[in-house]
Amino acid sequence: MKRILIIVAAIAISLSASAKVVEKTFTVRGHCGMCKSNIEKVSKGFEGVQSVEYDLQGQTLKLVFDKKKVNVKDVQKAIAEIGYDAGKVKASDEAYDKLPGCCRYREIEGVSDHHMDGSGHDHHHAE
Ligand SMILES: [Cu+2]
Repeated sequence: MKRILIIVAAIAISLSASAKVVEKTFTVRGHCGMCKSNIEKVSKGFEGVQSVEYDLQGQTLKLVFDKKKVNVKDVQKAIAEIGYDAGKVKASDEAYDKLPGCCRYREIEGVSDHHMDGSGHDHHHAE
């Protein structure tokens, strides 16, 4: 009986020692709630990612992950593949072009100094 306990304890110790959980925050460009859920969904899809939180206002993604299982660059690439610039990884024009109108952070940034002047942009409130 004592031996079993020792084995269990040894397994528990080795398990906790093998996980190297770290936290990293990096810039991700996004614009709306849909961006947030897309970005969080794709980052969460990685085995070893424990939690993700996208801050839309701060344009940052906080990632809590097991360093041994996850490479941040891979997560950033996956985010870029769905159209959002992540860290130093920029989304390709093709990926960006697939984003719906409400998510087009690059164009939105370009016009943010001016007000919309009837150039065909309506604000739809589709929730
Ligand atoms: Cu969006």
